[in-house]
Amino acid sequence: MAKQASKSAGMAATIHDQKLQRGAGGELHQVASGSTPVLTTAQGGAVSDDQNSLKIGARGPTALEDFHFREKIFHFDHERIPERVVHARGYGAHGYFETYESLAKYTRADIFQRAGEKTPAFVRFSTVAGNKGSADLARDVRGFAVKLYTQEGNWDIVGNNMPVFFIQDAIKFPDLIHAAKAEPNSDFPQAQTAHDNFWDFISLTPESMHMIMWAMSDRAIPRSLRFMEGFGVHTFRLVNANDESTFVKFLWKPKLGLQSVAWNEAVKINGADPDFHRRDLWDAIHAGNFPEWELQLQLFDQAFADSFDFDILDPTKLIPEEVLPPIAVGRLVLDRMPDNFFAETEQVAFMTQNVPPGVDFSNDPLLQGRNFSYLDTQIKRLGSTNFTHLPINAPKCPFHNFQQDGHMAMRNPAGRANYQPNSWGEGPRESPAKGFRSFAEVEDGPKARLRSETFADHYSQARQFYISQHPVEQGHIASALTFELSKVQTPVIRERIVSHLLNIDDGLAGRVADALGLKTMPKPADAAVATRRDLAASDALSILKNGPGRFEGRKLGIVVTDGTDAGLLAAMKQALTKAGASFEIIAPKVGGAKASDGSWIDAQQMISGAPSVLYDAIALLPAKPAMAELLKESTARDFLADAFAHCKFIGFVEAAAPLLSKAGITEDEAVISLSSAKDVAGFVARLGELRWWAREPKVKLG
Ligand code: HDE
Repeated sequence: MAKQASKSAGMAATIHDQKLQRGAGGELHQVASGSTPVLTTAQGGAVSDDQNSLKIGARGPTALEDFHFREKIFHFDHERIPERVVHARGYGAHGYFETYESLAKYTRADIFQRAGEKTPAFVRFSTVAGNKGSADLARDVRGFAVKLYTQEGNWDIVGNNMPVFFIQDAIKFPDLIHAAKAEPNSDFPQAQTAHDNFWDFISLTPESMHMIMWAMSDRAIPRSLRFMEGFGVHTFRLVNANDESTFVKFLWKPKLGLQSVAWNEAVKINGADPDFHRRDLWDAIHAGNFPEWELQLQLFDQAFADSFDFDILDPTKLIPEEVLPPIAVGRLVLDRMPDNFFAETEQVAFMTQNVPPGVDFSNDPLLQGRNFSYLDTQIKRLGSTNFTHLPINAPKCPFHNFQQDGHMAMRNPAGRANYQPNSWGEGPRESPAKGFRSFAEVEDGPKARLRSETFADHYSQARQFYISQHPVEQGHIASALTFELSKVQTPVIRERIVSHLLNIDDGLAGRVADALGLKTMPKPADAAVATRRDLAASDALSILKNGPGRFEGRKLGIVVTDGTDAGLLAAMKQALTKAGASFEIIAPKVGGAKASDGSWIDAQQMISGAPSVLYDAIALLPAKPAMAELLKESTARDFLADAFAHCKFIGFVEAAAPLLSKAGITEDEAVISLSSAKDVAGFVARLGELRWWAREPKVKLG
């Protein structure tokens, strides 16, 4: 033992880096590592040994004198910063906003003055309730926060993928979030609203009913961050050079259309790939398929506001697109992932109060409260008033002020003057012409804790949303409510929610009450029906009524084995590429398989690691001799059974027929036999329908 110890103490126990390099065919080889920079401490001193701490003898205690060891561990111990109190889990990307044409008529904001102008942008998508490490497919609202680095300073549109919110006054936000997050005594459930506290709060907060319809709809389980809409939610103002104001609502419309997954699918995705949305965005941008949204504005004047059914300051209401058609004013393209997640996505600080001259606030009490919260929260999270010094938060236009010092101050101007006015001829001065001027709205009224009477109707737009949905979507809302309430252990809370649903739609209330097994139907919640108006359905509120009609940006999972028909596979790949879609090859072994013509098929997944929930549709192209082995794999059966239950399109070759029977699949219009290149083309053409919902009553997704 002693001999061995003295031997290793005498050795420089250095592990050499092993470098991988890409060959001509894209494959990685191990090569001798070339010249690499010398590792140093944070103070710049070169490190001689980064594998072993300084010890007194090979088996002795570690010396406190080891400054390199202490610095390394000290820094590691402090790597975490507090996660966001809401929207902790998020994923961001860089890109740009391109203005279509001048909006000078409405706003003096520089970003809208010139057609074709490109403004750098950073976008962070998020879930709301879950911790930073929670799964992407939680049933939740998604944050859609856009930072535009304009030439007049940063403009943040800190929106969501739903156009309304749960509450009407910011003072209720801590209650809402406390109720939605894990319960304080048990610290569960994680990233779910399916628990008593949430539904208790909701049942006592009728103003949340419209948002509840959205939150229980398929909007809360998007298939991809790329297939979501974004909304600024509140009414804002645009103000032109003559100080004339126009009200505005901001809408982001995804170029690839909207798409969601089924709840049963979401639950399984969370297990199979908790990073499903992140990976999807990462893959799309790295493949050069840059996601794109159009910015649309709903513009209106005071006369419209006065005549509209609801108060335009109420964030639980929207303006239907049929009533006020939006106009397209520019596009947002995301074309670059951050180099470092922490530096950019984690440290980015969005603030509703970041608006350029020409954009202004309305009196929406939720927005007014947010304008305090977003500055305050950054100090807690980023630890210093100097968070604007971080590159991701710093403006990209020139900026000068006399703010100084503080923790981690990185911009410390030289010179004598750190105040103004001064006699030294130094430093910046304010500019009435260029600076932000608030719209001079005249305010008057008693100072009191009030809620406007015009905010009182909580059910009309909830009903409008529900009746605007496709019957399939209505079924999903009923199922979502049933699922969530089935996790609520206090029967009276379930009943209270049903009593609110009675004020929205009798059919919906009946479905949920029946599915929950309520013995008697409760009475409708108080005073509500009297204030409910019957509004016309708005088709724009439905996802399914506005399907993209194409498979572009979506992904097919293709199962192959040894002996797979090389011709069919080639036809499939070609048709998908033409449709702008992607695919993944799934083989029994991840190393790949040998095709019918002897060529090698590279696989990206093995069947037990890639359930069909990761794909928008599937194709089974196995060869007959490989079927005996495939039939033994229960994951192969689940792959198919799930795809069927989730109403996906399924293409199959004759050899796969035994697997279809094992998975209990009865053929329908979306289970398509593939025996020729023509069949393959027909199959890929159908994929644009995305799902075959007509199958749903048969598979009863719950
Ligand atoms: Fe937020 N919200 N919020 N919120 N919110 C935050 O700010 C808050 C609301 C939204 O990717 C926090 O930097 C209050 C509506 C997004 O970094 C915090 C109220 C909408 C993000 C905060 C609301 C949003 C946040 C936490 C009620 C849609 C993530 C961390 C008045 C229009 C931004 C942070 C990112 C984040 C407060 C309501 C969207 C605490 C007080 C309505 C997308 O400041």
